[in-house]
Amino acid sequence: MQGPRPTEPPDRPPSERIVEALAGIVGADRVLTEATDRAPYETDWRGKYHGRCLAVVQPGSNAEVAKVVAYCSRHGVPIVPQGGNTGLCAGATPDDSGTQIVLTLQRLRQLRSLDAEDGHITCGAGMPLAEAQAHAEAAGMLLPLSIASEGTATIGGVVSTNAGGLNVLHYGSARQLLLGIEAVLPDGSVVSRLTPLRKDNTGYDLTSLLAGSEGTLGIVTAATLSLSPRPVGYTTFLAGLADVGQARATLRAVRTLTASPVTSWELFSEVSAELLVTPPMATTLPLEGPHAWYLLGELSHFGEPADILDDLAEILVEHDIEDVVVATSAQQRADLWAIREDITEAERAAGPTIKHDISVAPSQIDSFIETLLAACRDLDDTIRLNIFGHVGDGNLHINVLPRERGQELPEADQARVSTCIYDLTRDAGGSFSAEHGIGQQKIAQMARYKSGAEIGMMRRLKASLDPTGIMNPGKVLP
Ligand code: 2HG
Ligand code: ZN
Repeated sequence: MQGPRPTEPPDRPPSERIVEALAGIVGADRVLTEATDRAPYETDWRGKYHGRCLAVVQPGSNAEVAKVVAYCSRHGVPIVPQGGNTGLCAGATPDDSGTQIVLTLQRLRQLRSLDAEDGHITCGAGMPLAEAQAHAEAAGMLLPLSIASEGTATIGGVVSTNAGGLNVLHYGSARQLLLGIEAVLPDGSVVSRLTPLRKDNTGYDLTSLLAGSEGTLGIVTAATLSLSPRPVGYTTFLAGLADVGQARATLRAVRTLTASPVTSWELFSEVSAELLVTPPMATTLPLEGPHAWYLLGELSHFGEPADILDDLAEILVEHDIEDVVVATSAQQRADLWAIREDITEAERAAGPTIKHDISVAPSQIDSFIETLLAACRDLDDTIRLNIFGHVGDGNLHINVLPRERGQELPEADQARVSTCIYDLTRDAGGSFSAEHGIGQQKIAQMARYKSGAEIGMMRRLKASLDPTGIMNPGKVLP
């Protein structure tokens, strides 16, 4: 597990000199040093991690990012890159030393190019994902990456964290959609390969390496993402289930029903439903009864919209699924999606929780959940599990809440459940972080569940690209 140690950073100038030098690069009004100006950048979206940085630096171009990084590299100033600050593992939150700078990419939000014929879009790192989706839509195309936080999450952030989301089942995660990248490396040099090529087999895959590296190997300043044809229609439904096995079995059957791909297969539990219907969300679920589980499924149609409703209903009934609502308008489709996308907000409103973001082979999902619930049964009096997620691709969010709103989560129970979830995931050959990354939150799990050989290789890569360890220290690597 040993890898090379970072070399000694150069002598660091006093803080005022650093601030002055950074102001000389980006302009004095783009270096925020007042506590109130820094505050939004120093806390993660969940409000769980709090840091204190020396300054927030807001470069306006790739060239300014490169100059800031070159300066920090020469003078040993650690950098925490930040996009929309919507990450769930605190990968963009500084530590509390007051020595790090937060470098926000938010001003790099230009559309650099869009080609509907070859199917690609190139955007600055700071462009919100929803804005990139809107550009694709205006050109008659689809940027298929879709996450609940897309209004705020940025292109640089989703690429750096290899975000997943609601359509991974068919389109893949950010890394699979990424064709080219522009990044500033820890020495201030710029790697610019904003290529739209779908085939480029010329040695190490640097684009994929930077994706998901969470700013520890460099700062993504722009990205070229693959666009898909826009569906001409969707079949979207919400159904109540008695058990998770029904979600698995129906996915298999529905996939053979039509050439239209199943693009989403999302599950949520009665606990998610309870959070959703409780104020402040106060959502109304458009089904008759309460159910143990809920399934939101979607097929995307590309040719003539196939009339599959009767066949779909037959499959669901064959699997004892009778309480179903199918969207009959774009508005109803949006309403069904809002239910699924509001779960995280509903959970946040209920108070602090412990999040887990695991994946196993989709065929093992139901046995995994059954084993987990049995293993935690004796904690039923103190905790409840908000289980939901992307059941079609095997990714579940298993979030631990106190049994009653406002109660403290007993620490010992918390720790026991987390270990239980992660150990069962490992035993099932799964991953302890499916789509949210590592950040600073999952460092302990990296040490426990990732192989020594893999950590060793990651450390050697890190040391060769960032020998003084200035790029997002304390993140990803144990
Ligand atoms: C989702 O699937 C996100 O909605 C957030 O990945 C998951 O809040 C969570 O734990
Ligand atoms: Zn998710």
